[in-house]
Amino acid sequence: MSEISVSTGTIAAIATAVVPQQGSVGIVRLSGSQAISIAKTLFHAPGHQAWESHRILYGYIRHPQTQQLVDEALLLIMKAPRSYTREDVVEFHCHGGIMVVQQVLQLCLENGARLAQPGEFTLRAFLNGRLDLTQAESIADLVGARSPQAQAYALAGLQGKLAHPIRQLRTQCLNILAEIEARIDFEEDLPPLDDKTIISEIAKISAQVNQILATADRGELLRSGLKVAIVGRPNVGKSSLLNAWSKSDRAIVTDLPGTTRDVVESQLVVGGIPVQVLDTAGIRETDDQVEKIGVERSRRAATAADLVLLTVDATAGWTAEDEKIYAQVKHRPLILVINKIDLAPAQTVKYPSEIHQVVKTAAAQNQGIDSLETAILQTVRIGQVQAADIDLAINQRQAAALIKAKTSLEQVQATISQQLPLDFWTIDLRDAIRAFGEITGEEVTESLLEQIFSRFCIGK
Ligand SMILES: Nc1nc2c(ncn2[C@@H]2O[C@H](COP(=O)(O)OP(=O)(O)OP(=O)(O)O)[C@@H](O)[C@H]2O)c(=O)[nH]1
Ligand SMILES: [Mg+2]
Repeated sequence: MSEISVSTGTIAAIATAVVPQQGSVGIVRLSGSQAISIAKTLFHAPGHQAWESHRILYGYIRHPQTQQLVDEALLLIMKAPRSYTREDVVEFHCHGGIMVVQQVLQLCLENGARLAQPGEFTLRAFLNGRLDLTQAESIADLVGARSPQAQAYALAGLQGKLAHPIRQLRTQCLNILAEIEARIDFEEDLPPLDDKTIISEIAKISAQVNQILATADRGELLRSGLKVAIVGRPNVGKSSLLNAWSKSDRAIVTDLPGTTRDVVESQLVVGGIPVQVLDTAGIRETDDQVEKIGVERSRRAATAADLVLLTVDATAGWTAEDEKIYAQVKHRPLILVINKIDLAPAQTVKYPSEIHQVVKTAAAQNQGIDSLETAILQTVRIGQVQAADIDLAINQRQAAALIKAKTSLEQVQATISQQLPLDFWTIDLRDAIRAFGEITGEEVTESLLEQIFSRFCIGK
């Protein structure tokens, strides 16, 4: 840790979202040794209010030179170490919107604070030992959570549900390393090492690593969500499907083919996964300039989507145009949606036998949405079965470190089996220990920290 250069000084940032006319309260946060003195310069608490830690003061924020009133506000003081950063922290709870918080922040900057980098409050919490790296990352996940599941996994991470097993695995490796090193240093005085026991201990560690690794797909889905594009011929009921699914009349529905001209988006949550659904213009040859652009956008949406819902009309069967569209999207993960089954049996659609996921709907009657969601979850959950019992969702960085640990552990096993000298065993074991340490933060570099914390929002 000694290589990390901690930038000191008192930092300031707006901690709440800055949106005009929104948010009845806006918070400006300060952290560092000057936080309280800056607050005293700006904040006037009338009467006999004590400037004590973990108390709320009521008063006015004024410009220190002109005494001009900036806001009527509350002030919260949290003295070190009982604060988020373990430094002195002060929060101005001002009126929301954009004007007040920006002025208060400006005053803090003019009176000794500097603007915080993204994630710098949390970085300080980490550097001061209040959080480990997995907890710090969970905080970013919690702020970014777009579904109850994502929130639950982020909270689990914040409680140390990932850090705990990783630390245990690291300790187990350290113990094995100590055993081996003792043999290197005092070979004559100790009983010989039992290769088989060590190999089986390492196998157990690897198995646990695999289990945790299996939560990575879920983590990826929960963080980035899933982009689903509804595509198909005009008039098959794509917009009706979007409306039925999102329980809204988001998209215009008419019986005229070519109604939808532009991509219409809706945000949903399916099985805890944030899903962005795109309704697109019906794909057909057309001379209409506007529709042409729409059709081009449909094609692009289909290419960019994680999953394509190829929608067809049960009354029309599988047409030559359906076949053409299918040819364009068949390399993508795909579900065939046979719509309008209230008008004709789904069997009339003689679709290619290589399509395995098929859902029958009557979008105009709100029918079939449940089976559509089930089919989507089946399509994306392949490979996640193993992870079902662990309530974690690791991120890409953590997954990469675990893969490094796993590879090194495999290497140790190979080295032992090949009966190479003990020095060789320790090299790979140390690599595994380092990889575990990177996850929780026992072993980090400045660039790693920068990479992690730059993804945070400002003020966190
Ligand atoms: N009976 C019945 N009619 C439906 C169903 N789904 C859609 N429709 C009707 O089919 C017509 C076209 O529906 P849309 O949802 O606009 O079709 P679309 O695929 O979005 O059409 P474009 O935007 O032109 O590509 C409308 O009159 C809908 O009411 C269904 O399940 N059953
Ligand atoms: Mg439409």
